[in-house]
Amino acid sequence: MRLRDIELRIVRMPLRSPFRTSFGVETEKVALLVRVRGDLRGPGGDRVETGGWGECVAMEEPLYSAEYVAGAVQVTRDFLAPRLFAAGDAVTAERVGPLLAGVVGHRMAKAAVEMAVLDAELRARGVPLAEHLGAVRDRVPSGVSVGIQPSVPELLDVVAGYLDEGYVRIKLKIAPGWVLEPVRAVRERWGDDLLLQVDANAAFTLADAPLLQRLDELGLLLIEQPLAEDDLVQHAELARMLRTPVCLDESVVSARAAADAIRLGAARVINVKPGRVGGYLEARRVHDVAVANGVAVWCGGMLETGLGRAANAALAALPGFTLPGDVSASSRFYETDLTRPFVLEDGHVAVPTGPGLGVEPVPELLAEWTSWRQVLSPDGPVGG
Ligand code: SMG
Ligand code: MG
Repeated sequence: MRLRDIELRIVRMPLRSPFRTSFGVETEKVALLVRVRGDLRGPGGDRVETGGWGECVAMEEPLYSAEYVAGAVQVTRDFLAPRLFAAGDAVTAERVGPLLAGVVGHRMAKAAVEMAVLDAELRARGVPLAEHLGAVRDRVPSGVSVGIQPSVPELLDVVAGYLDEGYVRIKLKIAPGWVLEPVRAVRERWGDDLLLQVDANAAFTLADAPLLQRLDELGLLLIEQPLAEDDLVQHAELARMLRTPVCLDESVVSARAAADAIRLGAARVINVKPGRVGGYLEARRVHDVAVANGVAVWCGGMLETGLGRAANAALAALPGFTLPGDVSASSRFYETDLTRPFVLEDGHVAVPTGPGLGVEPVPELLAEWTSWRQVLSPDGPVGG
């Protein structure tokens, strides 16, 4: 397709409750949205207008990863958009990655642009994203990520609420000082059948191995990203010391990194987040590498609006996603979602069936929550 313009928007959405992890507290969702418009040649040779949406999962501050919203805006405007405009007619979702490969890193920004182009193409062709990616399910089991709570009794109340709603798997955020007591309390209250896992967001070092070994007796599905992002070798060493399978999140920034981690024995499970690996197409390659090596994958979450949530549900419907993902209902984070809400039905979220993402922002909500907007064109920024 040929891109006519790329609209960048920052939206700010209220969260229902603060979300505390080992690296900080989120009280508001701030997301960069990307809207592309352009045209492509239709089956009859005529030009067909199309448009698509992307969502960048970078957070407002560089705490989960090096990327952050303002940086994603800048790199998109100054380095990604000009490369796509310069490609003229030759822009396809498959080519976005190669066209942007000269820009080092900034995977979350690249992923958002690719997602928008992919959505635009699939809408023009009438193909749902799930079908395009190779999905084999029409709904996906839904897990929920539970933030660090002020006390164990409060944690038990929060978990009870999610289980009442029907979530099929609980993930507890852990951090130094919030490990054994909360996890043991949840295990004791709900017994061995509860699918339970923990996520440290890189908060520990190998010196904490004796503490983490004590989790072995709690029958966890996995421990997610215990050590630093760039610490594959030490993850492998830790994995040898634990019975609990080690799952990597932050460390897996590409299919190549996934292959390295598997080869080293640093990951028995992989959390696949499209933004973290540079897009849904690379996410599918991570899935393929994992499946080829007998490694389980599940779909992670970045508190996405309904746009990213729709795409994650599509990805999570691929055959190798054998563990419930952090693809929860919109109501996990939002009183009102930007799109039609994703709801929990019997512990599952339905995979959208419409063309492309199958959802779009509600115009009034988009207008209300947009705090900044800029349209980029082949001639440069328009307004601001
Ligand atoms: O979208 O359900 C969600 C959030 C899941 O815990 C979640 N994400 O490390 O996996 C992770 C975190 C990253 C975001 S924390 C603010
Ligand atoms: Mg994680």
